[in-house]
Amino acid sequence: MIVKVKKTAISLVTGDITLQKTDAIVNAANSGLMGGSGVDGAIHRAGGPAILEECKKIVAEQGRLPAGKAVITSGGNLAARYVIHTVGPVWRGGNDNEAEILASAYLESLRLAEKRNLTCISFPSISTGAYGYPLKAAAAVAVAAVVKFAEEEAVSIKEIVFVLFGEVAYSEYARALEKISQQRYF
Ligand code: AR6
Repeated sequence: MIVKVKKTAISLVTGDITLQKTDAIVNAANSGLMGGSGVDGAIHRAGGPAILEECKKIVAEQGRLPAGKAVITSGGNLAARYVIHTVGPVWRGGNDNEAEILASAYLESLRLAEKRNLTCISFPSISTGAYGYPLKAAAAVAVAAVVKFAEEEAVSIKEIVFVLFGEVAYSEYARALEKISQQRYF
């Protein structure tokens, strides 16, 4: 599924984000930036040790990465040139600023990509695995954040891809994207 918002194409695919050939892929990391399970583990395994070395340097220089923020490293052995590491919120029931922090994780990642003049970027479904954010609610926040960015801030970014791990996630993101396209006139 593809929706065009101004000059940016927002698309949904199913698959493994480590195989994406976009300029950057986004990692759903944790504040320590030392790797982990899920998409984080997959990215470090496929990208090799260079990514972890850069992450260690970043943490040594600026400390742990707060939720909602993002940093960038090279892509190591990946097809993508860069990995943007962001930290989503841990789901605590929905009254702990989870939606704002999740939207910020997407927006801060996109702003970093813009700073490097990148044209295409891939996102996983941040926070919906180990961090327990309900998929439907996360999809609505993720899609709204990306659409808002495309409408208001995108200059170099021409393509934003959500790489969903399975049909269930794909359907939720498709529903969210359809809903927002019907509500707005791009
Ligand atoms: N490609 C695309 N999506 C994937 C892949 C993949 N290769 N592997 C998993 N997913 P999670 P979180 C999906 O747990 O919830 C880590 O340990 C997965 O199905 O990776 O933000 C970090 O170090 C789910 O929909 O990230 C943190 O400690 C989505 O990616 C913590 O988990 C996110 O699941 C972050 O938790």
